[in-house]
Amino acid sequence: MTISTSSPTPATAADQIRARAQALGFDACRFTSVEQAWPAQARLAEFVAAGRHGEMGWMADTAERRAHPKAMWPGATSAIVLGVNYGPDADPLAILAETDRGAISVYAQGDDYHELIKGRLKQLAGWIVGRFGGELKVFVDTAPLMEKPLAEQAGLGWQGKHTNLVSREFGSWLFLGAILTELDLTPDAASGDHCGQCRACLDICPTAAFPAPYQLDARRCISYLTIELKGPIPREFRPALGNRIYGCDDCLAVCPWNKFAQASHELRLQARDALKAPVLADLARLDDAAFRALFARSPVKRIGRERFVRNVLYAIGNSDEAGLAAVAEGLLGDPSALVRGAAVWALSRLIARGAFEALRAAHLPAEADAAVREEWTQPSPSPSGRLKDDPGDPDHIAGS
Ligand code: B12
Ligand code: SF4
Ligand code: SF4
Repeated sequence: MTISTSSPTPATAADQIRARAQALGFDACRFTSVEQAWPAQARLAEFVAAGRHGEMGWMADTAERRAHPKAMWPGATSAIVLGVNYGPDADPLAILAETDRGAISVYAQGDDYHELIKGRLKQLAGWIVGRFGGELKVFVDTAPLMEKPLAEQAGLGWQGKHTNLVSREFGSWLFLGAILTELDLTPDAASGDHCGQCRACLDICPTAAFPAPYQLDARRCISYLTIELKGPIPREFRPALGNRIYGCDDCLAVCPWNKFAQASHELRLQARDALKAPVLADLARLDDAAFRALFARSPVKRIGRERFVRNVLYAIGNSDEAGLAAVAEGLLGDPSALVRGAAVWALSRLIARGAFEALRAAHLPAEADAAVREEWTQPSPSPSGRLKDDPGDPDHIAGS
């Protein structure tokens, strides 16, 4: 392919790229230089040194390259930072009251945004190279590039106290993507921090995952616990999960800047009916094939059936719906130890002590997995905060 490149000024190139990005369906497109040092580098180092990335070992492994766009690619001169609005069309927190149903976070109720954005970034990149030349690289989420500080520097918004990028126009609901390029593009101004005295996101967090404003300990975040963590979720966090079975939107949803947000116009990102308020009992019964069929093209597919059913069982354990005990009991013989262990925990929260002990007597002797054995021997208080004792149990204290 012969590439004929014109020599536009940095400003006209930026204007043309922005117009093209909008035509391709991006809701925001702004520019920043990557030549200067930034505070994100030291903050990432502190985050990793404190172990706040938990099991996301890839963050520590790539920390050096992730620390700055120039470390990622020394040839980069400018960044084109792009946003896609995924604003919900209803209150994302309303589902939390429906305890027999699962809450899937807004970002995962439609098609996988990575696919949508990557496709568009490549289209935009091809157009830029054809028009202006220069090498470039495209990023959405998975590469070692810190997208939020880049977006903040380009003025798409600011990193709020919940650490996500908040936009005056789209609130918390902006997916980010970036293109690093050799082109010298006129940078846009940063927007500055508009959190003020507000701390709504910090106060609502069910697991107290913010050690300080603007800092997240991922190990406590429900998004990390339900999506990234592979083993059993630590017992201390399980009650706080409520019915959140994939990700969490609480800190995003309470942000007052959402008052300016609009529902996404992207058909592919809109919530599928089946994922808006799925029935926990149905989800717990999914086998591998049914899981893959239900979550085809969805980000949820990534965690696989075992981790997903683990989450569903914790939600069942939090439901206070005795009728769901039979569903958990049906999974006590599941081939996955992760699922079996979560089923034991759910039962320990839903059934009376005597019934639990009878099940333990039937299942514990044949249980080979140490973690599942531990679940059998450490029953939990019920969601209403007390052990469900059988009437007549000598340990039972009425009204406790
Ligand atoms: C790792 C990761 C996670 C981890 C860790 C999250 C985190 N906050 O770092 C987990 C699994 C928990 C996660 C969860 C979510 N994620 Co995520 N995640 C990422 C990823 C891959 C890297 C983020 C990163 O670099 N973290 C490292 C730490 C050091 O960064 P940080 O917390 O932002 O730290 C900054 C601040 O703490 C600040 N800071 C620190 N100290 C101080 C002190 C002061 C005074 C100040 C002012 C600032 C400050 O500076 C640091 C550097 O900028 C990005 C994609 C990417 N490649 O960038 C997506 C990304 C951040 N995730 C995204 C989303 C949508 C989510 C969820 C909303 C999904 C959900 N609904 O469940 C939640 C939100 C949870 C939350 N409150 O952050 C979007 C966010 C879009 C946006 N508008 O910001 C991104 C950008 C993906 C994308 N391409 O769109 N995620
Ligand atoms: S996503 Fe949920 S758990 Fe994570 S920091 Fe926000 S409110 Fe807390
Ligand atoms: S909820 Fe308040 S403190 Fe949190 S990001 Fe939004 S404006 Fe900032």
